[in-house]
Amino acid sequence: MPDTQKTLVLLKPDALQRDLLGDIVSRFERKGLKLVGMKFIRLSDEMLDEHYAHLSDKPFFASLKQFMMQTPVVGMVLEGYDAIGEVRKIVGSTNPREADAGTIRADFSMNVPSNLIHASDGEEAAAAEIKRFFQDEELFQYEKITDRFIFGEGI
Ligand code: IDP
Ligand code: MG
Repeated sequence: MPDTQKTLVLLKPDALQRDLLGDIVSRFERKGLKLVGMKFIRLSDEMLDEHYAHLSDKPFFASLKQFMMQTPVVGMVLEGYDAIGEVRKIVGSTNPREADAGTIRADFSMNVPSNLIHASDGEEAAAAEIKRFFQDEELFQYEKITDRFIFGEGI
């Protein structure tokens, strides 16, 4: 689809443990974001060193990595207009108690690191993170009969 963006989302181990996968995916579906990739991922220490490199000097870095490796995570690639910013808006602020009501983190979680979800925070991050977690052949382009109603004319 022209003029759309793709973004990477990870549903963290607390989302899996708390049976919130469906509720979270549903929020993105209702927005009209298109799921173009989805799978379980068993995160490794090396993957997390790369993914959370910006936090490597924080005191909580080691425990954050342990937290993320407790169970598989669900990786998703979502496509839509301004998808990167729109998904971050739906996800809410890092600290669930500072997140706006109505966001996933505010509505379903209470503390870090268990804030349920990761979402790319910009164009550069989205491109790097999609490449980090998905092979090209794991991403799918397909038409839905609702595309015209959700994305407007010209799709
Ligand atoms: P983001 O997930 O909203 O983009 P980042 O600053 O990139 O936030 O942090 C990545 C993840 O690290 C957070 O989602 C959260 O799970 C965890 N985290 C952030 N700050 C803390 C902290 O102070 N203590 C423990 N974990 C934290
Ligand atoms: Mg981040």
